[in-house]
Amino acid sequence: MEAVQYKETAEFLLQAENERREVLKITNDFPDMTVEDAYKIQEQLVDIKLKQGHRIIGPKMGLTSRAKMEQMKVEEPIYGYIFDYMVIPENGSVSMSEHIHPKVEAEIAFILGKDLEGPGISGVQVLQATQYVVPALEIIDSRYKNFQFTLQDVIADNASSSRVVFGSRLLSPEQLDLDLVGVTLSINGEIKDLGAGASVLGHPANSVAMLANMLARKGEKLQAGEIILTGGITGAVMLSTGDFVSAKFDGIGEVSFFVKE
Ligand code: 0L1
Ligand code: MG
Repeated sequence: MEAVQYKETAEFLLQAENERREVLKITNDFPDMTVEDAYKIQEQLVDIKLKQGHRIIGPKMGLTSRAKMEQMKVEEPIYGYIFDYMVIPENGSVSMSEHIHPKVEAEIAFILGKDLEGPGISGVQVLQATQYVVPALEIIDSRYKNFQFTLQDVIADNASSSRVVFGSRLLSPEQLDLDLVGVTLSINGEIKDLGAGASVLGHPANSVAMLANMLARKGEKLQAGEIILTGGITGAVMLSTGDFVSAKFDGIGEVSFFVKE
């Protein structure tokens, strides 16, 4: 791909997001797109959002479960960025009309107390640098028709990021075995999926370590104060207007939100 096409493609995806309109995957037009090209498009998309006045609250990891990686035939997860306007208050409402075909997944977020710079960062180093962990519900909303995409498409589309709800309890990771934390995800009181922290790369701290090491390839680091989504513990469940969504995290707390028109 040529450099000029990165920005044009980012604008195309942003327009789809702003107009809540699903589009065909961009690799149809750029079949030779590499993962590096895809992150260049994502960089342009992030840059446009920053220029619009939005602020990054932290990066997120996606495709962190073995099942999703096998489905996409990839060896490595992907990352994207969460912006301030995406944060919905705990027990607040997510608007269906602001989305195309949203899904929700339960995750654990890390808040760093110290910067972390790869390469070579381990899960133990992540836990030492983490001030708090907090339960979260991530709302993903791929801009692609029927969530049909390749790895390159989803990277360029900021890893389907759309909204996030954080729980109100901040806990020190020292008190917890995050790999053993059991999670249920319910809609209207019915459990739709469940899992344990270990489904995120064996331990959610490993996801943050991998992210630090991936960012190091482009000379970037994780910074103190960032809130990092580590990846879905449960599968992603489709949302509908009127849903009450709630996730319970054993020993960490509960997070919930409503879906309004
Ligand atoms: O947060 C995530 O794991 C989303 C990654 C993108 C895959 C999807 O949209 O299903
Ligand atoms: Mg996610």
